Amino acid sequence: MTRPTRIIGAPIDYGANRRGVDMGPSAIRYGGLAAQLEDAGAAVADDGDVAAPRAEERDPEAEKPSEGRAKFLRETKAVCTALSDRVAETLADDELPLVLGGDHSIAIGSVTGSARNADVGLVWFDAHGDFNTPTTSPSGNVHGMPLAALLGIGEFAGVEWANADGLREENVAIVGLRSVDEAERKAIRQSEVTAFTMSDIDEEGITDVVDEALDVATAGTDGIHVSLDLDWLDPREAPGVGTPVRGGVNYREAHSALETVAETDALRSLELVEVNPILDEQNETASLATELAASALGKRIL
Ligand code: 4U7
Ligand code: MN
Ligand code: MN
Ligand code: MN
Repeated sequence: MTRPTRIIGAPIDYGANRRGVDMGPSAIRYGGLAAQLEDAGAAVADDGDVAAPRAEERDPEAEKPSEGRAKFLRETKAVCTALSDRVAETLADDELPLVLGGDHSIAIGSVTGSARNADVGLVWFDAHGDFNTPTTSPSGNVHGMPLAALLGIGEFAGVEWANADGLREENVAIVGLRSVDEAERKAIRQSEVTAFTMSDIDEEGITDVVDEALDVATAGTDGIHVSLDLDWLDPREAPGVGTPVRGGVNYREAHSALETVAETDALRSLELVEVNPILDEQNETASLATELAASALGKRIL
């Protein structure tokens, strides 16, 4: 039996450079999420969205240099703190939190919540490293920083709201890298994080790579959080994302990866991020996200 699943939306785009991912939660729900999850055998409850100030209400001061090179960090903190509490409460009720983004900065909320009272592993499906800090970031966009924030790297050291208590670098695996900034490359290499590039997937195949990633994330932990940035897929499969990068995984590889996640029986929390309905074609990226969530929760053909 699949654990009862609670949907939590985090409709923000402060962390991204292009507007539109704040509509991700609506698009994913509209794309048939509840029906997909029921197909996977899960009882589903929708908790609605965490409160997020609309763009028009954002403080223009926040983008000024005084904020450093982490745009809207104050707003991101407010949303992530609320999200973190919701995720922790959901787990305390023995339900599986399914978080809908929103840009990838919301992972700071999901993962801190999931790792609050437990040792968790993390599998991060993404084209990007998301390992920048305010000083290394070429853009100042927080969606390029969540892994560094969670692991307390650089200026994020000791930033309590952003660091994940029960997460150790040794239990983090990034899968699908193909766009990594110079400073990120250094930081990832210096860390204990395990990173698989698209070339690793070319050479070993998706099954072996995901098996290895899951070994990393499950070793000595109570369960895993899976963070799925839809730009992990090739833009041909998933055009509706803010920062597409050619050369990603295809439809079958993506399903295979999440089916492998389901097989470990270690899934503790899940998130789907970076869906941008404005750039999407007929909501196909959003519906793909719903299908992949169903695979992660154990949907099977036979
Ligand atoms: B996503 C970038 F410079 N590295 O930091 C940055 F290339 O959550 C992109 O993975 C970040 O979509 C992409 O701005 C963040 C850039
Ligand atoms: Mn990302
Ligand atoms: Mn990405
Ligand atoms: Mn390495």
